[in-house]
Amino acid sequence: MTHEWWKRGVIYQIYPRSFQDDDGDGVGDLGGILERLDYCASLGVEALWLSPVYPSPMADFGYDVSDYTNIHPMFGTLAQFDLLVEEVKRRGMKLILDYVPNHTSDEHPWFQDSRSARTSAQRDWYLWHDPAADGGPPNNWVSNFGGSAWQWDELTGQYYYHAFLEKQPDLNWRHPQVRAAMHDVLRFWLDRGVDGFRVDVLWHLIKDDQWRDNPPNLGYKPGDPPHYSQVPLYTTDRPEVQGIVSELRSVLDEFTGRVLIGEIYLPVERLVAYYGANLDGAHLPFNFQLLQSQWNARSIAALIDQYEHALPPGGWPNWVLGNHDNPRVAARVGLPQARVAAMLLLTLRGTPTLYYGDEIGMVNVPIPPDRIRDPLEMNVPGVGLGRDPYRTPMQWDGSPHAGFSVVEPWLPISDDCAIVNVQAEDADRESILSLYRRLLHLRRTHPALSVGNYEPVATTGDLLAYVRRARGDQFLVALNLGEGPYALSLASLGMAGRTVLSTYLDREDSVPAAEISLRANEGVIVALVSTGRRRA
Ligand code: TEU
Repeated sequence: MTHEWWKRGVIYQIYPRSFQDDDGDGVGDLGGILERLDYCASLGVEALWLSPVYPSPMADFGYDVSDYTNIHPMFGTLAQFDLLVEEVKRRGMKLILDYVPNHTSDEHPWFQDSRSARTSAQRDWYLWHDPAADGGPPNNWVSNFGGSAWQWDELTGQYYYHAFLEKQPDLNWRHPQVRAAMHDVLRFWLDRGVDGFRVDVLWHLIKDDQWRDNPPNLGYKPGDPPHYSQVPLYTTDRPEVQGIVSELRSVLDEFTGRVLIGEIYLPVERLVAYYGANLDGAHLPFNFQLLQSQWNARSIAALIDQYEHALPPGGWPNWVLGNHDNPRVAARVGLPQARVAAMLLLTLRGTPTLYYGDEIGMVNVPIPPDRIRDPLEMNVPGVGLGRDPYRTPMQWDGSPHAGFSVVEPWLPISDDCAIVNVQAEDADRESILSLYRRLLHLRRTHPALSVGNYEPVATTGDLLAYVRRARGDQFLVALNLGEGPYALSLASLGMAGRTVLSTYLDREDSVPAAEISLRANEGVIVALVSTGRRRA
């Protein structure tokens, strides 16, 4: 059986502002990514996903697009982008772009026209509404970035809706011309050889056409993100969004071998709807459960189980351990468990997404007040919502700016960069980078670990275990999420096997064992030689 590349391989997320600065302005760029392609290829990842590189005023660091079919001069040129596509392919990898359909920048020509007059040609491309009877906003909808989601526009005397910043007005996806224009954006990049898209806030695209108030969220606590104050009943995950998703999918299906990935923060039972009623939706609705779960064996075993059961027949799973909106995994679970998390990510059934820097154990970097850049931190200060700490420059070596730039970068570099960097970790056989390399290699050479069957193993306490099988190749993955040792009897599971990889990188058995003593925070991959549990 052959599997599509996006089922087999690992997706590596690059935050272009922070990967490599080639032109010496302290901000990463396409030239920098080109310089570091050999590194990406050496990891053995299948695809690179770039966060937005389009022209943008950068109010939300590129998630406020002012031209969908060009490259921001700060990042480079279209010609350089074409070269990037070519060079990525030459190394046997794929390229995935970020697609931001929910909102544009207020500096996009479409919005400039829309706000110019009530009678303008593109007026209805955005969500305009008269004030409420008291002159205030039309309803109670709040922005994810704080305050009302409605912005008063003096010139034409109406409010417009923005789920994020007021500089990010939401597009009206009910408008056929908006859909057509945005479909053409996809075709523009697909024609240039892009292999797929990660679609920003896919579950947001359609809002209630009766503009009903959202109910309050009674569980809201101070310090939670602002939009948690409401249940987003009328602003997100509306039934009509499914039609929009399948139209996007149809555009991708005009081409061969492309992938549609949806950014969707929803509970699992709602998330899986985005595969589409007939698997005609997103190929991979991002599964963010590992970002949100308590880090213990029982919670994780339960969420894997729940997810595996919720998937529609034929729906392919995926797992995300980090991204540019969430605290670094090494900071969330600690360095020893970050190694266990790496083994988990790369051995679960489904496509893994790996966030740049997690492979070297980068942590959240404290940001001094005068260096804060994230608009979320500026709007809702002091409660720890700011995302700058997990967007800091990649640490390549121990030189003054970590090999990222020749000047002071746009965000500070971590204090740990003399030790936590690619060069130092490549020289250390027991580093987390060495672990990632070994895991990625093992995964590529054994289809059981990528596309194989998944069978949970019943365990208790701090142990999480499962078996992956394909064509007689079979592995037990046993992860100790605890601080104490764990004696694992393979014999009692009807198994025997040889440890081929430990998160400690210091053991490899030559003969099969019936017993494995896991140390604190140790994960192992065991090549099974026989099993009493084999299914027919
Ligand atoms: O994020 C969507 C999203 O849900 C965020 O609001 C997230 O909850 C927030 O960053 C707190 O973690 C996407 C992008 O990934 C994010 O970077 C953008 O700021 C946002 O959309 C608006 O485009």
